[in-house]
Amino acid sequence: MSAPSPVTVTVTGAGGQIGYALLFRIASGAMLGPDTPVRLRLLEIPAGIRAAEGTALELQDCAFPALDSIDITTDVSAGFDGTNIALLVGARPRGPGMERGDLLQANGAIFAPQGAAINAGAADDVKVLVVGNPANTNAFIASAHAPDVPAERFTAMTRLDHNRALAQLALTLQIPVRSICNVTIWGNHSATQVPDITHGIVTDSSGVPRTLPEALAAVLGSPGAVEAWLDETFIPRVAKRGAEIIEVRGSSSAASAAAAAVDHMHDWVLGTGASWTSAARVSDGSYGVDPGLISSFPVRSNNQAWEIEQGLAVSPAVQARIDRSIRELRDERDMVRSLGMVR
Ligand code: NAX
Repeated sequence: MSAPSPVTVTVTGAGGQIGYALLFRIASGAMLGPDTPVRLRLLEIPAGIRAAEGTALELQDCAFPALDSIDITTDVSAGFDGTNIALLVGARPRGPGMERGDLLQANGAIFAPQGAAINAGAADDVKVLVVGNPANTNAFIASAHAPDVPAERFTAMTRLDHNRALAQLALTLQIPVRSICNVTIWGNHSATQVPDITHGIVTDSSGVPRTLPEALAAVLGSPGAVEAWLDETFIPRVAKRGAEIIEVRGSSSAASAAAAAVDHMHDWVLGTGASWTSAARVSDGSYGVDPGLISSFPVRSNNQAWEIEQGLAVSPAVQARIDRSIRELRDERDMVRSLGMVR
């Protein structure tokens, strides 16, 4: 059997803290498998280039068998030339006194040219994951500047929110994360995101499945107690976990964000297996989400394409939360349109 061809992986913001946690996992084979050779392309701005160079020295010192080469550049076109996988991590954080419009505009100035460079030079099978915030709308901007790349190939990361939801459920039920499946994050990667356990399944050690609401009711006492726990504890805890990490750790999530980016790309390329997961991809109108918005959905990857899980019943309470998150995405879309960043 012949060895797999090398895959070119571009990481922007490679000198930052997520970059530092992410690059070693990609190079070790955690994302694409240990037998797939990886050509790393690190794209940074001048202020971050020394940090990226330092990370590259350490990557060399790991002597990872799957790592073919490392290139470092500040040139956007060179950064995406021939890229198969683009992880867009570098973004402009919200500065003091910055309004939402200023933030969207500053990020538009990053993601519009990156989308155009992907359109011009990336490989035909390019897959894009936007991690840098505001991730959904940054992905929307990049996709709008890449008219020749199918819109389904621009995704935004809600896998960290998904993993946080699984972790909170596992802690509450005192079972391993692997026993839980079919949990969903809907909407925007923001405080309006909607963690939804309605269709979740828990499988005990003897292989017997139960619904997540039933399993939670057994631990929390009643279906009413589950509703209260979801509203008052679970949903806010997952949605505000980023702020909790900053408060406790003193800086924002890095290793968990990198692990989620690896999970997202791993499942996109190699398939999701038995359960669905969550990813933000362009809406086709499913579940009442405006076509064209990049929203988180329950998704499975088949043949290297994220497909939205269809036909799930959505309760009025969950639908109301989804509608609120979609209104926020719509506002962001309208704002980037009014600022002239997309048509
Ligand atoms: P850091 O500030 O540590 O690193 C960002 C890096 O990006 C810096 O080295 C900077 O020089 C570089 N950069 C800035 N503009 C660039 C450009 N135009 N081209 C290439 N590189 C550029 O931030 P870090 O903690 O790594 O976070 C990166 C982004 O991830 C932030 O926007 C953050 O908000 C976002 N996150 C998204 C998450 C998600 O679930 N979607 C969770 C984690 C994280 O908060």
